[in-house]
Amino acid sequence: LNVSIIGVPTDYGQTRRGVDMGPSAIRYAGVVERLEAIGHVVHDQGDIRVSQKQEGTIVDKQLLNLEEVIDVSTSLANRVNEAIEQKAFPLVLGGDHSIAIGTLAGLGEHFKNLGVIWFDAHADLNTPETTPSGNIHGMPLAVSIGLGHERLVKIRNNVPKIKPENVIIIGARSVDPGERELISQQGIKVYTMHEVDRLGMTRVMEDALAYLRERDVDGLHLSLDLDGLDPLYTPGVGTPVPGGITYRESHLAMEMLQESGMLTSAEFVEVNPILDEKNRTADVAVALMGSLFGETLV
Ligand code: DIR
Ligand code: MN
Ligand code: MN
Ligand code: MN
Repeated sequence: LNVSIIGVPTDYGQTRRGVDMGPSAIRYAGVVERLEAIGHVVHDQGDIRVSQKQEGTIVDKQLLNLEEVIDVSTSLANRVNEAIEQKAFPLVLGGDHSIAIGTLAGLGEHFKNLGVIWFDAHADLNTPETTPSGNIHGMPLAVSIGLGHERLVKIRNNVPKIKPENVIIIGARSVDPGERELISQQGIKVYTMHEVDRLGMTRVMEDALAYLRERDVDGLHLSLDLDGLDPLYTPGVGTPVPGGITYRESHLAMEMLQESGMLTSAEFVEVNPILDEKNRTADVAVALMGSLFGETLV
C-alpha cells in the first residue's frame, strides 16, 4: 500500500490538555518504521496546522471551541481528499475524536456508500441539544450522518458524509440518553461490550463485515478511539471507561479487518501522552496498526 500519514495535533474537541501531542507520541512509538517493515510505502505528510485558540469568540457551552474545530476539520478534510486523489491510503493520527468530522468529510466526497467501523467506549452521537459536556469529540458520528451544528455538518458541502445504516459501533459501554435514542431512530448497528462478551470478538467481526458486504459498501473506514480498549492496556486517554476490549480482542479485530481486504482508510485517536504511563497507549496504537496493515507472526 501507499500509506499517507496525516497528523492532527488538536485538543479542541474536549477539555483535557495533552491529546494534541498524540501524533508525536505515535510517531515516537515507531509508526513509520512499523509499516515500512511490512513492505508498505509510507509518506508521512507531517501535521496539519492547528492555530492557537482565538480569543474573543463567542463561547457556546453546547459547542466548545466551535470555531477552532471547524478550522481543523476543514484543513483535515482537504488533506484527506488530496490523499485519496493521489490513490493513497489515508492514516490519520489524532488528536481527539472531533477530527473524525474532517476525516469523514474528506472521505465522503469520494465514497458514496462508505462503511464505517467505530471502535469506541462511547457512541459519539451527541448533538448540541443532547450533549452533557459541550465537548465536540462526543459528536463526530452525529455530525457525519448530518445531525448537529450546520457549519460542522456542511464542511466540504457534502451532506451527509455517511449513511447511518453503514455504521457499526464496537465496544460501547458509556452511552448517553440522547445517543441511545439516535441509535434506535437511525438504525445504527452497535455491538456493546455485552455482545463482545457474549458472542466473542470473532463472531462480532464476522457479523460486522458480512453486514457491510451485504450493504455493498464501496470503501471501509476504521475510526479507532483508544478508549475502546480497557484502560488496563490504554491508560493514556481522556475519558477511560472500565470493562473494555482486551489487547488480544483488539488485535484480532485488526487482523480480521486486514483479512477482509475491505479497508480503505483509518484513524487512531485520543492518545494523550500526558495522562499515559511511558507512552504505553501510543505503543498499543502502533502495535494495532501493525496487525491492521498486515504484520504476520510466521
Ligand atoms: C460523552 C463522552 N458522551 C460526551 N464522550 C466521549 O461528552 O459527549 N467520547 N468521551 O469519546
Ligand atoms: Mn476530490
Ligand atoms: Mn470517541
Ligand atoms: Mn471514546
